[in-house]
Amino acid sequence: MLVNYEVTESVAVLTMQQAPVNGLGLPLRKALREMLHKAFDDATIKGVVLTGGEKVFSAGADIEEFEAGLDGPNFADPYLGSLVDLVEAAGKPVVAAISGVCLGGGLELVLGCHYRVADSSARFGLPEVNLGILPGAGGTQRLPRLIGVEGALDLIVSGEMVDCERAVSLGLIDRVLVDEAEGTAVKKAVQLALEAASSGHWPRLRDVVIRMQANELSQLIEAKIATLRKPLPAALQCIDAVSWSVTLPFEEALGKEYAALRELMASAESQALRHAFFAERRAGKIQGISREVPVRAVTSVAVIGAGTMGSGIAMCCANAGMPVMLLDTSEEAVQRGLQGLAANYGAAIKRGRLTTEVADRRLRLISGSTDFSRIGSADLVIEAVYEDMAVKESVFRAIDSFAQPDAILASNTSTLDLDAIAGFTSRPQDVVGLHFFSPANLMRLLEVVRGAKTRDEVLASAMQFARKIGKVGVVAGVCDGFIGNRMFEEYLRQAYFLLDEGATPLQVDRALEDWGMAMGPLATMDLAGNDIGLAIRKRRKIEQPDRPYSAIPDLVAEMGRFGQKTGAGWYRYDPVTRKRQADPEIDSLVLEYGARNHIARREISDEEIVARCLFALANEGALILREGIAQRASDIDTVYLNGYGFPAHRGGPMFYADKIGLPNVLARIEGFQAGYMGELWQPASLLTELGETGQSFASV
Ligand code: HSC
Repeated sequence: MLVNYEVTESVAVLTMQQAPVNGLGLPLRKALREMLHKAFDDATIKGVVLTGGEKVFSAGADIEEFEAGLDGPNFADPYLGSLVDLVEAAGKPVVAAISGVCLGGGLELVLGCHYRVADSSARFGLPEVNLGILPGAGGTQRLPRLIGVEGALDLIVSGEMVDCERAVSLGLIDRVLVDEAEGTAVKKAVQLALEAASSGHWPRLRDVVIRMQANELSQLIEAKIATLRKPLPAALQCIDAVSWSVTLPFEEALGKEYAALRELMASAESQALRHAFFAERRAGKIQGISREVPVRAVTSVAVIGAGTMGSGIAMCCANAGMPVMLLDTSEEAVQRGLQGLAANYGAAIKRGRLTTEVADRRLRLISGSTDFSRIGSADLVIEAVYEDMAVKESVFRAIDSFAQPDAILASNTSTLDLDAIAGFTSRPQDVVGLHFFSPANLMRLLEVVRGAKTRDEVLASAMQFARKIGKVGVVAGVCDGFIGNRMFEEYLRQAYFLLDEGATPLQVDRALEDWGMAMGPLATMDLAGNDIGLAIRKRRKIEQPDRPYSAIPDLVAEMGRFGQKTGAGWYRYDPVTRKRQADPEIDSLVLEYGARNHIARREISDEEIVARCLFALANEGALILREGIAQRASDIDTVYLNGYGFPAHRGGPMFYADKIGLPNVLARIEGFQAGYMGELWQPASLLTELGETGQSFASV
């Protein structure tokens, strides 16, 4: 039964029970309609309480149903909007009793109720904009009538969740339970329904008239638009829709909201954002390992290496409430690491992101030591030392001798062979890669690297640890650069060749940034350090002497222009604002290099820049997929969306290639073969096969 029906003191309590999150798919909507009618038609029932039980109210419309398109079950009768209308028009009071998340269509259902009671576990939000749509079941019209236009704009346009306390201050709920002694939210809601029934009056949000001067409304709208960096259609449509709550009659506005929802639903942005949502959740599932595999609990962590990366990892653990020990070989290094951590927390307090109390609590969880025998108490040991095999060897031999028998031993290596590292221990089955991205405390991505001998339970435990510290874990196999950096190298190589041929650094970065990348490739290298790029290329020259690179980035790095940290790289940086500025010195270096090497320069379009860089990503992604380094194409997308500033509304490099159509991508790559450095463009066999048969990466 999807909706449980129970009567308490002449009040019908309807409990949604559609696991896992009471997604309001067609079956649940039908069940709700049936039970609502049952309650309305029963003369002995005085009021109705609508709840989702004690864990979750509802996460909104069933996003899985969206894929069926505009004729799919989401729009079938009863449409969620008409269910909300049914609740609101009831001849008896309907009270929502809310615990846990109450999102999207779930909150819209609650707005149709006459009263709202919540307990302190409740979280509210209209995250539709994150899926490229707008609240389409009356949310854009009822929310401003409840909490005002400004508050509604904030909530709807940001898509953010607010906790119960904030919801009270916004005026979103009528009664809140902070104390268990008061009973459950349902009990309180039953009382409220009885009170309303006996008063014979219960308010309907549709009846509220918002009085606001036109200029006040336009000021609010302009201010909101000004906060959007690169507004997507959904955000702008949300703003428009909220304004209709002031300017249009309720029913007319609902009709427009519905039409806007359908239009957005079919948009490329929404499809990509929905893909990103499911890709992230799919990434958490490990192929070949059942959900039942026992996982090792990680309750304390030791991090070896107190540099920037190690300190950032220690912060991640402390932020998740885990005690963590930061180790290094010298007391000085340990102290530097601890001071860096404290400074980071201090900066977060200053920016208002953290209270002093919370920061202190987290800092108290972190201790420092030079005594490696102390890692014996940790469930997980993470090595984050210098990227050098000899250094890793000595660290892993030490870890092996001190770590407890059940400990998980992890390396943060980004380029070295994890299997070789595992071979330095007597227990390679307990070794896994945990490749954090810098700054580790902020970046969401964590590549969880499965070595040849990594045991299933160790991999599953590492993925659970990723979730525990709020990261998006993606399983990767062992290869140089794993998923993300291996692909990035191809992307970067194209960016550099484009300079050889005629583009300027600013043109390359702008083309990709205008397309949606958070930062262009050259600006990214200025942030990461051009010295690091140089070191990698030097290593490549030894390992693969025939692998061609443009020499321009070497010239830039050899000038000491390492990027932001030296105030200059591909660009000059303002010492105060850190704003980049194109540098004529670099432009002439690029020109001279072309002339010296007799490379004919030509006009390169932004479209070509984007295509070359992105198809280089997708082509390498295809190799990675075929080699089994990534489990699925959507995992590759998740890596790029969470670790490389790939725009969510483009869905990731593999999704983007699928959308363009693999036959078209293949044809384009074949075209590149005729151009500069054309011999480097070897379409991956998987891409060729899929392209020739008209299939997609998603089908693999
Ligand atoms: C919406 O409501 C539109 C409305 O305006 C209505 C418009 C009218 C009708 C529309 C016609 C088009 N649906 O994240 P987790 C699954 S739009 C289906 O791992 P957590 C999820 O896939 C919706 N499935 O857990 C996963 O499944 P798996 C607006 C959903 O505790 C499982 O639940 N709502 C789902 O970390 C657990 O999820 C949102 O955007 C959904 N709505 O987080 C909410 N929500 O186990 C999106 C979750 O098989 N959801 N699932 O992998 C979230 O933000 C998070 O999932 C939660 C839970 C915070 C709910």
